[in-house]
Amino acid sequence: MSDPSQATWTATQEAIAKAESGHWKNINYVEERVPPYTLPELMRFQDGTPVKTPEQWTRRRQEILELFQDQLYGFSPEPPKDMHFETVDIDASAMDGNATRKLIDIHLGKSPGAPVIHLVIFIPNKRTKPAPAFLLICNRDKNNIDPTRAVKSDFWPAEQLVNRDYAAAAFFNGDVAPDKYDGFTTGIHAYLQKPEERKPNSWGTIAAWAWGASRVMDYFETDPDIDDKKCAVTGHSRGGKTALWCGALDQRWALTISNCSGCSGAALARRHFGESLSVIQNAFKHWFCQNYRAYIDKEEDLPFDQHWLVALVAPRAVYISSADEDLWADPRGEWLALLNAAPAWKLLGRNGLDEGTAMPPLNKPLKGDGMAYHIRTGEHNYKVFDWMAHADFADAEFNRNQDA
Ligand code: GTR
Repeated sequence: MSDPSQATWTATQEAIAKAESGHWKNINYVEERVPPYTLPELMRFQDGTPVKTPEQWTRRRQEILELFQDQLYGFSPEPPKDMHFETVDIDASAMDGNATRKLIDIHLGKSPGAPVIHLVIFIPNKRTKPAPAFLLICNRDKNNIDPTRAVKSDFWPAEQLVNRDYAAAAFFNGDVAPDKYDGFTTGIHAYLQKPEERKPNSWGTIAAWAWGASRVMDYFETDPDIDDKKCAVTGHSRGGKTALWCGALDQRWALTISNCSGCSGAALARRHFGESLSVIQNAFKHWFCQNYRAYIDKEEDLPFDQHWLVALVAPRAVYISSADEDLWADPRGEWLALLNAAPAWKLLGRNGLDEGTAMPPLNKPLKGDGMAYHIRTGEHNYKVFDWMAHADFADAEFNRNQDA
């Protein structure tokens, strides 16, 4: 018989004590103190009509998308007509001959000051077909995605992805927009729009980074070495929020992965567990559109909760992952957003996850049909364990074994 205490995850007393001793006070890290809450219904139009068919879901999806654009992340512009790709370098003997390294500059326009995404891709040499790819939206120091590989970081285990026949691609989010509030006077925001013309629903910085990842997909579509129908977008923490918004918006991503994304990413806001809308928007108001400020200390007034965001990915594949000590990001809230998004997969002909499925125990990835989750031992970080679990799921989703 299985040990029932191992059947699901619960936070340890040590993790709770550590979180409570942190900088922020008056934050809840205790499950029993989560207030009763009712999630807004996913499968009902805003006018109350039930959503029962895939055709109705297409309209519902659009309705949800517009709510998140208008109230949380802001509306992003179309890709600039004059954006273009420049191949800066190709090295066919990278990673001891295992990979071809491409350095691609994505010029986001032709006018002076146009931001440039410096994309790095390692493509496995041992392959007969275009390679499926993982794109990391890197929100940490650029050393984590070192193209020379003098620095090898667990945050982006490119060699291990290549060994598993995936192309490993990454860009630094700061190439698109800086991670600081400067009145949107720099980066892609200022390049495409005068700061004084911004509206309460103009795009914030997370939307800009997500938009940048979509420009990488624009490039993937032109590269015959990449199988653009089998690409994953991924990121950690603020990068995880970004990956989720990117995968929600841009249906070209076959797999959307969000690691430790927490508040305003995968975690349900109405649980009042860990980071709050007040804390996040006071610390990082540039991440969101101005309209989002109306919900500070008023989570119950949100027209959505984050399970609607996850549902936007359906029926494509989604993977949410959390870490045991990362109570700030509310692991259970991340899991519950995933589970409560499952009806979208079911409606669209995939099994998703069954209603009432228990949150899995530590280090035991749970793979449903098109939806997966794990919680790993340890701190708020992106680790090799996470990457390899994500790649296992991608293997299954992309039927790698069948077409190897
Ligand atoms: C924290 C922030 C989180 C998360 C994290 C990160 O300070 O409160 O929402 O995004 O930063 O990106 O590492």
